[in-house]
Amino acid sequence: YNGVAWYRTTFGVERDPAKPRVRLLFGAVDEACVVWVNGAKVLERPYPYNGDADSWKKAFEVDITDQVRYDRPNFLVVRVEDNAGAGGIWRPVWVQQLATGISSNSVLPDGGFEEPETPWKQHVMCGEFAFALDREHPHTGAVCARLQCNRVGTPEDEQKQRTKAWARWYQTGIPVGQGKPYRLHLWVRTSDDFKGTLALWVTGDATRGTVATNLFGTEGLWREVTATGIVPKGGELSVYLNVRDGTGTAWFDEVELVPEPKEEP
Ligand SMILES: [Ca+2]
Ligand SMILES: [Ca+2]
Repeated sequence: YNGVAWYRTTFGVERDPAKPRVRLLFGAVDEACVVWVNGAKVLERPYPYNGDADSWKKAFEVDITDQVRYDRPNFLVVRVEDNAGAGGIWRPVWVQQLATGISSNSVLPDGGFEEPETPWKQHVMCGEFAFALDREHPHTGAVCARLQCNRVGTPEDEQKQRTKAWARWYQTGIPVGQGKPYRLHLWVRTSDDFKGTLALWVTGDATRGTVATNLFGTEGLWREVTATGIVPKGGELSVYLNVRDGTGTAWFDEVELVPEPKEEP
């Protein structure tokens, strides 16, 4: 189909005080689209999007917190324009409700990368990387952290480090209560051409030493990662947001290290 198609539907959202932010996720729209929620235009996505000729098959998301209503149905309208081959909304569309910002009991300083003098440090083990504080694509607030691998390292590097690319944002010496359980929670996103591994580590656990969560990529969408039951051996923990094994870009935001609630006896 070539030309313009209009899609219209309604959806309900139940108010959740713990998750006041609402967004729409589109699995893929072929090709250009404009999205309205309750009459307000929330997105214009031309084709090719940002020069990407493959954007017709890529996922994307849009925040609709300011447009959504809880007391009655929400009206969603999508205008799709297609100029070659098949076209239209061809993958599912979801409504997602999210918590906002960083929990007030997080012990990690500047988990949102918002502070001018951020305590986050940068380190490259091997490969060519670019670090940046990204103001264009924050998950919340005005800034998130970006780490881009442009080139993998040499075979010698690989032998030494047991990976061909490795760099990280990190913080060490975060004061915590010894023997009390903590939980790491953060949002991560990778570019769709990401070929590496996201390795999210908390070191200093009494039994496991390092608690690691690995991801191979998020296909361009923000994803939530949680690691639970981290029990500090001493009075400190360290957090490492590693990009390893390959090229591509990763973004991090809203990194929290929070005491886990005590289990009821
Ligand atoms: Ca098409
Ligand atoms: Ca932020």
